[in-house]
Parts: sequence; C-alpha cells; structure tokens
Amino acid sequence: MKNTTVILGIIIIIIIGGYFIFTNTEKEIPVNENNINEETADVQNIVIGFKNYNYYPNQIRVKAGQKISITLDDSVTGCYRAFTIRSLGISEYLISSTDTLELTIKKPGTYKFSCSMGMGYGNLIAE
Ligand SMILES: [Cu+2]
Repeated sequence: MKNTTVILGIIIIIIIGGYFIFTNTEKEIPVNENNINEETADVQNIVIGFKNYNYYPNQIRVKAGQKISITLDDSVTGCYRAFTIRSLGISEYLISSTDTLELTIKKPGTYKFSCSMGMGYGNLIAE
C-alpha cells in the first residue's frame, strides 16, 4: 500500500512538472506579437495629392530603414495612380485612397517617383 502511494506521488509530481514546462514554452510565443506591434508603430504614413499637374507634396523626406506607407488621395487621377519608383523596381496601381504601397528604403539617397509612363515627378529623400 505504501509503495502505491509513493508511485502515485511521483506520477503527480511528473504531471505537475510537465504542465509547468508546457506552459513555459507556450509563454514564449507572444514575443512575435510584440515585434509586430513595434513595426506598425514605426510606420511613416505619407499621403500624396495632386496640384499643378504634379504630385503634391513631391519632395518627401523619409527615414532610411523605416517602413513607409504611401497613399494617394482622391485628387490623384488616371495614370498618376500608377505610382512608380523606377530605381526600386516599384510600380503599383493604387485604385483608391484606401490602397497603400508599403516599402522600406534601406539605402539613404534620392529616389525619383512618377506615374508608370514617367508623367509627374517627385523625390523620396531617404536619410
Ligand atoms: Cu502617366
């Protein structure tokens, strides 16, 4: 009878120990969530409109290495909505003002943008 009690006790200890090990490994998962939150908090939002037959503003300073999100407001029409940064190989048709173009410019420098046909002009200045 005493042996069974000891064995039962050991089994219970193993089960409790196993439970703690299991919950500890589960707790490591939210680290990823934190990383995602930090990234979204760090996004530079840029809204570009249209003025004098060109993008406005058209000299935009951004931080190199930081995620930027570009939207075109409703004043931008036609082919101007095909936002193109040729030197980065980016060309995206932003259908409405809720569409976003997200990118990160890693290297500081001046990056020209225009429509896909080269109409309009402006610079993204990454520092
Ligand atoms: Cu065009």
